Amino acid sequence: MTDLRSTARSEQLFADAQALMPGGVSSPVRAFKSVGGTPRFIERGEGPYLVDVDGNRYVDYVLSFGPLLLGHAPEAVTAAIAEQAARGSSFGAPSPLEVDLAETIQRIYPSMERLRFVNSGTEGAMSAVRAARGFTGRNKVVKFEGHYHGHADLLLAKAGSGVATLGLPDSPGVPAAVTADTLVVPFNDEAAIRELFEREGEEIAAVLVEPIAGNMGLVRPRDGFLALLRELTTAHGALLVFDEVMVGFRVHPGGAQALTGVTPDVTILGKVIGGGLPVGAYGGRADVMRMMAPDGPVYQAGTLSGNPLAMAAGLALLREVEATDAWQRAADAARDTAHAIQEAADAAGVPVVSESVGAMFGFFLHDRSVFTYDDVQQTDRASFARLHRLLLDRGVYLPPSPFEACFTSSAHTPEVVAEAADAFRSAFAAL
Ligand code: HOZ
Repeated sequence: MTDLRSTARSEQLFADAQALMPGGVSSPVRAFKSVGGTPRFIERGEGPYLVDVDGNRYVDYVLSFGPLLLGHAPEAVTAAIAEQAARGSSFGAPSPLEVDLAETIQRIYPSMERLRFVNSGTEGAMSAVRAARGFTGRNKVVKFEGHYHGHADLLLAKAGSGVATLGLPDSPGVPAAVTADTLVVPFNDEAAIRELFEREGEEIAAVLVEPIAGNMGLVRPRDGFLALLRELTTAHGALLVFDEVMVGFRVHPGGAQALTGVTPDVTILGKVIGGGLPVGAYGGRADVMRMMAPDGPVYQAGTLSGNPLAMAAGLALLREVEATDAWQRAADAARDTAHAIQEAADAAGVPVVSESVGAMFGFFLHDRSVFTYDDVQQTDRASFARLHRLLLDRGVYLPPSPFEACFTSSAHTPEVVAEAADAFRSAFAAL
């Protein structure tokens, strides 16, 4: 187990940061509000580890919320970024890297017949909705409780991730009129979605779903739920949109659609296709994507979209994932970590349900499986907060919220997982 030293420098930086930025952070979950304690200010990442400014080292199960499938600073990705930086960092013009990356993504995600690069998952989601509305000529959009599709106004309704972490009501600053066409139903509730389509099916442009939810912890769809969404959307002329920002290339090398066999009309991808640099994409059926300017009338644009540094990093990462057993090693680490958590909790008599899906895992302090956002609210969040602090003290860095999923990389070797397993045993025993 890691022998942790002081956190004095993180504490000082956090105090300084709070005088400069809301909550002292650039994104709310990082402020550690729901788990308490001081956010660690990170000096560097090394393979499976984060190293903070006080020199403490942590096994990292956040991995920038997903993209770092090869761990921190892998040679292939850093070399690609450095080479591209020497050739220029932004052109505001097309580059061959975009064609290469689009081809690579399409090979892995054949349903993305046409795609467009944007700068984040948030942009991907708002653009996908615009495309769906433009294509169908309808306004209503369905989302699920606890699912998070970024912070675009119309999708901030019963959202997961930071909104759930902070227990916020639907956000002030979002006019009610903007979410008036956003219909929210419980995830995994067949009766509710059937009833909604019976009532309003002909007005629905799209159903947005995290096919395996990753922003309210890790929550699987019930058997047949995604197939039902496919059936209902097809029958009513609505589009099915998979938000694979968290699960893309993670739950399966071909994403959730390859894992589940359900093919959406449109897919949203996020940071993973930038190898950790800021990037996103949306894409799908050619007839839908032909609506987008300049082919069609639906406008969406961005100077940094298709940014060459992000394209180069994403290509390097995806090539490595395609050409090696990196995904499998990351998936083995996720499986073994989920088992280690379950064993440690069982040994300590703490009720836990822990599971992995491909190279992601999640656990809830709860005595039964979790299927809905209401179920997540019933889990023991106070104990999660204590556990989070105990694990930090023992050199393991988990997402600072029970409403986030956990991630592994090919750098999480069996030795690294064994190191974390020691910490889990000790932390659960101390809980
Ligand atoms: N919404 C992000 C993942 N679910 C967290 C963003 C962050 O704080 O970095």
